[in-house]
Amino acid sequence: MRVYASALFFLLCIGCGPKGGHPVATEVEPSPEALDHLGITNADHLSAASKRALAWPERGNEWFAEFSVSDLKGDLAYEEGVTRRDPSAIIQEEGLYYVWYTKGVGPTNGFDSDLPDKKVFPWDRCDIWYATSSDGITWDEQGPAVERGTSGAYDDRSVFTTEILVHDGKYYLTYQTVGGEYVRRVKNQVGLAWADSPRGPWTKSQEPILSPADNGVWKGEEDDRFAVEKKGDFDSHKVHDPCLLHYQGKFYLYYKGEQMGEEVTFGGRQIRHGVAIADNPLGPYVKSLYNPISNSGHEICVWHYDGGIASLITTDGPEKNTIQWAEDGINFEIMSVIKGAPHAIGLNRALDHEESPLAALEWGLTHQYMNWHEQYIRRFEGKRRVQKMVN
Ligand code: AAL
Repeated sequence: MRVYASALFFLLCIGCGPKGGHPVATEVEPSPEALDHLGITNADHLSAASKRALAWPERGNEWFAEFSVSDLKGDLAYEEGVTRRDPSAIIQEEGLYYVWYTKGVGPTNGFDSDLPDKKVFPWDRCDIWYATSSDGITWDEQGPAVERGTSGAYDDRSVFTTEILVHDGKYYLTYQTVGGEYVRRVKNQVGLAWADSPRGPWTKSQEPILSPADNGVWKGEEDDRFAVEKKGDFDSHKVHDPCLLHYQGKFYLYYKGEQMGEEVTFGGRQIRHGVAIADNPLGPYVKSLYNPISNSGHEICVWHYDGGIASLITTDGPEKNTIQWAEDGINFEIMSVIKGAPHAIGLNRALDHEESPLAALEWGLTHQYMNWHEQYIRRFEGKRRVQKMVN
C-alpha cells in the first residue's frame, strides 16, 4: 500500500455521529484497511468521490428506505367530489389516533375560469378538518378544527396544509393561509391555532406567525409570477408546509419557501426549505440566518433523531429523494438516497422515532391524486431497504 506524504493528512470525516454513522470532520490519515476496503490504490490521488467514501467508513444502509402505499377505510377512503389532502402528523391520545388535513369540495377551476366562486387550486377554499381512528386504518371524520377567517382576515380565502405539535399538554396547529383574491401573485402566509384538547376549541392567531420575505420586486402589473425585477429571498413569494418541532428548548418552525420568479433549475422546481425559531410556541418566529437550509424538497417531513433532526426530501431539486440529517437542526447532510417516497407524508409521532434512523417511517399517512379535482388520504408503510448479495 503506497501512502505518500502529500496524502498523509486530508480532511477526513470519521463516523461517530448518529447511530447510522454520521461524518464528523477531522484530519486523519486514511488507514490501509479503509483504503483496501474501498479499493483505493493511490492515496495521494484521491478523487472527490474517494474523499467522500473515506468520510463514511461506517455507513451501512440504515438510512435507505422503501415504501408501499394502501387505501384507508371509513371516512378517509376516497369520496367522489371531495378533496382530503396534506395529512398532518398522527398523534395518539388514550388509545385513539388523531390526524388533521385539508378538506374542500367541488372541482378545481383554475386561475382562468370566469366563475366568481372558482377554486384556483385543489387547496383553495378549504378548511382544516380532523379524524380519529383506533387502528390507523379505519378513520372517523370528526368535523372542522380550524376554518377560514371572516371576510377581511388574512386567512379568509383558504386554510390548508397543517401540522400538529403537542407540547406541555397543549396542542398547536400550524397551517398555510391565503387571504383576499387568490391570484398567481398572492402571497401565502402561515397561521397558528392552539387548544387544550385535540378536539378543540381552537384559538387562532390574529396575525400570521410567518410571512414571505418582502424583498422581491414584481415586474409589470400582469398577474405573472415568473415576471420579476428582483427575485428576493428563497421564500419571497410563499411560506408553505409549516411544521413545528420543540427542539433544544426552542420552537423550530420548518417550512418550504417559494421564490418570486421561481425557475426550473437543475433537478426541477426551485424549492427550498427554511426554519424560523421562537422561544415561545406562539412566537415571535425569527427566520434563521442560515436559510435556506435545503437545496431541494417539497412538503416538510422532519423528525427528531439522535439529538438532531432528520428530514425526508422529496419531489423537487437536485437532492430530491434523499434523507438528510442535521446534528443542529440546520446544517443538513445527505444520509441516503431513496427510490422515491410517498408525498406529503404525515408522520406517526406515536412511534419511537429514536429506535433506528427509519423508525419514524414505519407507517403513517400520505395523499394521492385521483385527479386534479379530487385527492384522498392513504396509508404508507416504510422499511429499511435490504439488498441481498448473490454469491
Ligand atoms: C402541498 C403543499 C402545499 C402546496 C400545496 C398545498 O402538498 O406543498 O399545500 O401549497 O401542495
